[in-house]
Amino acid sequence: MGKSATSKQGNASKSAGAGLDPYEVGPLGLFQLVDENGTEVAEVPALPDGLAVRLLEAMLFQRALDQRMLNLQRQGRIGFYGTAKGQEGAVLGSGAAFEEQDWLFPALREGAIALWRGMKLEHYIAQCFGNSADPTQGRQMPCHYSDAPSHYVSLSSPIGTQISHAAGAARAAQVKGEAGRIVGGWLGDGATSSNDFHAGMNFSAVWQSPIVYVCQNNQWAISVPASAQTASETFAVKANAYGMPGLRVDGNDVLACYVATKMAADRARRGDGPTFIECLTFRLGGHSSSDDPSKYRDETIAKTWEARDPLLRHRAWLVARGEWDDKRQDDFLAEAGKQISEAIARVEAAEPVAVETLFTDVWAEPPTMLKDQADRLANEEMI
Ligand SMILES: Cc1ncc(C[n+]2csc(CCOP(=O)(O)OP(=O)(O)O)c2C)c(N)n1
Ligand SMILES: [Mg+2]
Repeated sequence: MGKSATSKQGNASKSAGAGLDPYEVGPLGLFQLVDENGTEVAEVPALPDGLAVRLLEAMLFQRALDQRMLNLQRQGRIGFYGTAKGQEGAVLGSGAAFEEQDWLFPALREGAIALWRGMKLEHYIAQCFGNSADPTQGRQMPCHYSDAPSHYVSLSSPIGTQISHAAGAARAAQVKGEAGRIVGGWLGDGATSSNDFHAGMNFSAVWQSPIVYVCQNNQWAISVPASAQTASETFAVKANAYGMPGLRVDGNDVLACYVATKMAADRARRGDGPTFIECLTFRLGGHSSSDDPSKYRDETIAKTWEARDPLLRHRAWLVARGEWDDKRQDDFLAEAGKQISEAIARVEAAEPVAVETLFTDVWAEPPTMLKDQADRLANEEMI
């Protein structure tokens, strides 16, 4: 089982030093800037001030938050949770490359991007509790975050559906002539087998829409390995069949993910069309709180990927440059833990969602049938 799972994973260090231009590295190579020891193997281009440290902080925060949320699920306090453990580099490196005006259509593991863009921590936590502190009033299953101010749109659970939503939003920006606005669409390796993948990729290329697709190839779709998902050599190469560039990036190298996605975003913003990026990574935990990966995969492979942990790698790179140290990390994690505990306490104290909200926020003018039901509820006929 474990052996077949590795056939499409490549070797994260094989193409080290391949060059600065991920478009030249192409869909069969692997764009990497920093190797698993934190050593720079290709020159890291100039980054916005403070970005590299902020990326480490955001990854550390997400790892801590994921663990706390998983604990809440184990304690029966929330119903479900899916962590991004091991994939934080691909999540935050890609997410940080977008701008405020862009619209983002995530899959299951990108919640950290919503926080990065300003979603309130309490709203993130409340979405998982589904109580009255949740602005979406418990109408989605946990981890289906949406945050209007940060243009972060909730996924729909059916795999791949967000790809068509993203393609449509990018087309809309184009038709409306919204120069400077682009769209980001995330998906997993498993989602490349969905109908929406074909529809979204095809029409984004036909229309040359301003969109960047980011595929997190974490090598598993629950218990189905990537090798059972496609006969293509890589996921990135599929993009070429649709007529768009496909990039393949070391997904555990947060800086490589940022640089590649930023180049793709700039390209889309210039009106030069879509790009598909495969971030090669590994899901260190279970698919979700309902999963036990030891039942279907060889966990010794997970051990080799622990050594490629994106947090350790980026931390080592920053420490070598004198921009991070143990004390800073300890202080940061202590403060993060405090913020998370306080937010959980506030959210958990909120009331359940009021049953009357079943009738609100959907229709500007509710139809007669719903008005009738709301009246009957108010008169306690339905309780
Ligand atoms: C249409 C559909 N079929 C099956 C499922 C059940 N399901 C939920 S997540 C998932 C696997 C997704 O794998 P991938 O796209 O690789 O994303 P990952 O979970 O690895 O991030 C499946 C099969 C679903 N949600 N929708
Ligand atoms: Mg997957």
